[in-house]
Formats: sequence, C-alpha cells, structure tokens
Amino acid sequence: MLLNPLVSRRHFIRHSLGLAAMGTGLAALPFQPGHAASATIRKASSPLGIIDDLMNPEEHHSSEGRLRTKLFMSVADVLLPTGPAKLRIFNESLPAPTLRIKPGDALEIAFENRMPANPETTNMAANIPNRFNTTNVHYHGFHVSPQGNSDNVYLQIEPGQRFNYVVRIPEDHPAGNYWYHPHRHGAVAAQVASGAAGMAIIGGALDEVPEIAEAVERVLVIQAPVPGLDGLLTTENPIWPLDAERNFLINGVYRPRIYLREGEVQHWRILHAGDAQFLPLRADGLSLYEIGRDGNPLPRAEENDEVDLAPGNRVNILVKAGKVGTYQLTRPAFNQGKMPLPELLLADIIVIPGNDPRITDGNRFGRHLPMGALPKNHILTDIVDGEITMRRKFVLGVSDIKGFFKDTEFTINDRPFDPGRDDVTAKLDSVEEWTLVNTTPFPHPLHIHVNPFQLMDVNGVADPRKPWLDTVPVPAAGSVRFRTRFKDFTGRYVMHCHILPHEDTGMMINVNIES
Ligand SMILES: [Cu+2]
Repeated sequence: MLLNPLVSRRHFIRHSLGLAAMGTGLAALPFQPGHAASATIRKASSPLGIIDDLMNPEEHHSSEGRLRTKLFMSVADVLLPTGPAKLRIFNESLPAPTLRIKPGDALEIAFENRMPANPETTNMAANIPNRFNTTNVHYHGFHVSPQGNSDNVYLQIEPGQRFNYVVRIPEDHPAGNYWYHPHRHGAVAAQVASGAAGMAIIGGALDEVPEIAEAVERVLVIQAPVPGLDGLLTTENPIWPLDAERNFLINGVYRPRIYLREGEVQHWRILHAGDAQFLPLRADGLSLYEIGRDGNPLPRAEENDEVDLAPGNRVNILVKAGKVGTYQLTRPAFNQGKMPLPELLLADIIVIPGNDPRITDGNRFGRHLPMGALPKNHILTDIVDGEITMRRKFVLGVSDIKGFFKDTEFTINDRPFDPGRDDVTAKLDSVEEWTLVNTTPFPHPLHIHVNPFQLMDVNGVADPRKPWLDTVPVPAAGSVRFRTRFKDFTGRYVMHCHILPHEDTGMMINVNIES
C-alpha cells in the first residue's frame, strides 16, 4: 500500500480491529493473543464535511472506563514531497490514531512489533544510535506509573515481539493534549522522525467551557518525516543536521487546506511531533488565542501573533476567522540558536461564508471567545517556597568524543546518559526546584516524564502565569527554573532533550522516585 500525503487523504485497512471478543482480562504480561479491541472508532473526517478540508485523524475512544485497542509498528510505503519513502510508523498511519480517554480510564494497548530483525548483531554503546527496529511506547505527559507494563521507557520490544500495555489514568488526571511515541533509547529519533506518533486527548473541564464546547474542534498533528537515503532510515545521518530537509505534514498531508467560516472560532489542538526543529506558528489575518499548553489550561485566553512550539509541546488555541479569503499558516524564518531556518508554508486557511452549501448540516458554529478565567486543575496548585525540600542544578552541555556518533556526546552535568545510573533519587511526595543551565549555542527543549512541572522563570525573568508544562525550551546560553512534586508513583523514569538526536546521543538522566 502506498500512502500518499499529497492527495487529500488515504484510507487505511484497520488491521485486526473490531475482531470478535475472545480474550479475558489483560492485566498481566506477556501478550495475550485473544486481546480484543473495544475502542469506539471514529474515522478520519473533515469537521465541516468539506471534501478537500483537512481531516482530523482517526480516533479511538474509550467507553465504560477503558480503551482497548491495538497498535503495531511496521514499515509503510509513503509518498513524501521529497519522493517515495519507507517509514517506521504505527498502524500504517501517518499520524497514528488519536486516543481519546477520560480521567479514571484504563488504556489497554496490545502492541506488536512487526519490524524486520535488526541488522546489528551486537549491542552498541549506550549513546550511539542503534537497533532502529527495537521499540516501545511512551505516553508523553501522562501522570501514570513508569513501571511494569505502564509508561515504562526501559522496555525493549524486539522485532516479532508483542506486549500488552495497561496504563491506568488517575481519577484526578489533568485534562488536555498528550501524545504517544516510541522511546527506546538509541532509536527514538529515527522512529519519531519517521512519523511514529499520535495524539492522546484526556477529556475534562477545558472542553466544557461553553465557548470552547460550541466550537468545531480540530486535531493537528504536525510531523516532519525524514526518509533514509535509499528508503528506510538505517542511520541517523539524514536527520542529524538541524537544517536537514524535513517534510512538514499536518495529519499526514503536505500543505493541507483548513476551512473556517466567516466570524467562526475553532478550537485547534496542535501537537508538534517533529524531531528537532522548533515551530513558531503564525496565521496572519486571523486571531490566535492560546488557551492551553501541554496538558494544562492557561489562566485565561491570551491573544498572540505567534504561537511557539518546541518538539514535544502541545497547545490548545482558539482561531478566530475574519473576512472571507485565503490565509496561510506559516512558520516564519527564524534562528534556532545559531542555525537560521527558512520560512515554511504549512497550510492554506480558507475562510468561507457561513452559509457555504458544502458544509454538512448540524455542525457546531462557535463565534465567541471565553473572556474570563479558564478552569484551573485542582491538583496543579502553585508550588510555594515553603514546600520545597530540595534544590538541584543541571548543566546541559556538548562535547567532542572521538568514536561516538558524529564524534559528539550530549551531556547533563558533564555526563552522558547511563542506563544503569540513577542521576536523581528522591522520595515520593517530595517537592523540588530545578535550575537548568544551557552552556551550548542551541536551545534544548527539556521534557520530564510522569510528573509535570511549574515554570518559574526563563533566563531569570519570572513567568507571571507560572504555567504547568512537561516540555520547556532552555534557551541557548540561558536557563530555566521550575518546581515539581513527585506524586503518586514510585519508580524510574527519565528527563531528556526532546531534540531527539540529542537524546539518543546522551542528553538524558534517570530519575528514581522511592517510597
Ligand atoms: Cu537538545
């Protein structure tokens, strides 16, 4: 099957979904072949019903407290703007299906690695990209257990193996936009740059704000697949240069059309699932209001000309259309550290009359912006000075090491990642303040698993909103300070740079939370 992002959108055979129920429970390892999907599946579709409109990705919804579904990684043939490519992706779908769940749900994923065997016969050093056909699944931003068959990034799911994930979402989990992608150290960049990623939406209070509830909702997964030189990526060489040519796609489509009606307010959930380049986004002629970032609402809607996304970030924005006409969603030219990156045209935005006959009946038509305070998540309360039990400093660096990939090693506190070393050991329920200092000439978006953090300041300048995030860019030669509570879950997890070639070459630490 040739997936072609240049045409409007292809249809996929949904392998194995909807088979008759055969299995029993799936609490235990390993994979149970009788595991049956119980997801409600909504096919990819235009929210307005317009034929050449950008479609929201296929969605798998939970019901009665669980979302049981199947995911597999395999090699898919895809026609990219740069030509035919072979990509390692989930469910032969670019992006992977959106998972839509609720607090309190169990996410039960029967995962299968359908990749061919790795060509390597020996294990390589920890921080050299390797074994691109071995994988796992990380649930980015989820506040869940990092152990066992939950959000465990130390798992190595080899070609031909199956694994049952059971990820239990707490009842009081913050609502918002999350995502899932592979996190097998050594292959993260190659697999995510291939396009193996999907949105995960946890429903809740923000969606119930009347002005947001009445708006048409769009899911926009921005990916930047990079093919290998002769098909499948077998080395990180093609993605190593920050300015390497990347195919920026939204929901698998190159430069899609996105329709809005005159005067309409739409709710866009945007995920930056690219591997390396930042995405400052503009839509000149339309008004953009940021209402949430990563998993959490902002205190109130903020109008901005530009919405900034680092790799790994998600935003909720309200987009208000003015007059009928054609507009553009762009990334303006900018410098990422010392690297100039060109302007990109990401999508055409087409504003049509409200009574356009192509629009299907019964669509929502939001026209209003929420003016007051947005709902606060009751567990993510401000971390005050008196709560802090420990302060730590982390220095992000890079050094030349002969024999390593590109003779480069990325470090945190002068050491590259060591899977056998605990860099941070802390007690459950302790509260810490971390300062991240960047000694390099490039920004690094740092992401920490399991527990979100409250951003205090950037380059010493306080952020008055004190937003709760899971991924924050540490500016080139700059710093950030954040606070975090180690709540609910013991076990080991990681903090790392979300410029994924940096992660694979060492910019990661282990955090071990003990009871
Ligand atoms: Cu980095």
